Amino acid sequence: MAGEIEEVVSALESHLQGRKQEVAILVVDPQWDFTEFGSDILAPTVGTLPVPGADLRYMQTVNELTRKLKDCLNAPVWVTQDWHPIDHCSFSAEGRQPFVDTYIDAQGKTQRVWPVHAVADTPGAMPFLPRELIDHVFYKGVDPEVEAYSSFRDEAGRWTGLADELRQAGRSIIVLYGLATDFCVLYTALDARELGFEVWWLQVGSRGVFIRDSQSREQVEHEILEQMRTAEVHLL
Ligand code: VGL
Ligand code: ZN
Repeated sequence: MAGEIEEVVSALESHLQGRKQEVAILVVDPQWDFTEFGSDILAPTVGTLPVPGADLRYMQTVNELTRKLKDCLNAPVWVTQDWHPIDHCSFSAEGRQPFVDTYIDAQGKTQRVWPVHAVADTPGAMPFLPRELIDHVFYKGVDPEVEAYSSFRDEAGRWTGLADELRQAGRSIIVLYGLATDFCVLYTALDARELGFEVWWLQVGSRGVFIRDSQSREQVEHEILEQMRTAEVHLL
């Protein structure tokens, strides 16, 4: 794992040589509820919406990766946090089994439902990334009536303001990873490309749900990769 992190960081460093001052590191939803470890160190449990493979080793990888990237690229770290009100429209008893495809009608729109997760100001919504590595926090999913996978635009199509924040900081290159690859990371990557950002997606720092009723894990993974490639997201 350590070797892999070093390889990725040095590859990225050489690709971005001379343009480091344009880089922002964007870690998507590194939150306890999305881990298989849980928020209570004394009585470990899984998070309420555990992404497969987001275990303690993964968390350590994200932390180490972020520390090394920050050192090598001298770039600021933005962390997004899913930050839902307790009555968020994506929460449903039917969504209690997170990996069963369940959809409901919300505001005349069919959307996927999930178990209660990342409720604002609860331990499960806190980032597992050490505080000293985080330069900016960006909350999303705060509107009870609207789902928000992408960090740039909610499912109602409204821009969140993150693009402006990055541009004002002079950052046009995004180094992206986090949870979950096939939801918040993917939607964030695609919107970032649409907005004209250069995007480098780091697989080593990401884990995905990749589970659908109707498709195999391999099929879902393949489709996500195709979408990333089509959008000209750089994969490392
Ligand atoms: C996410 C499902 C629901 C994610 C957030 O961070 O990918 N997935 N809310
Ligand atoms: Zn959510």
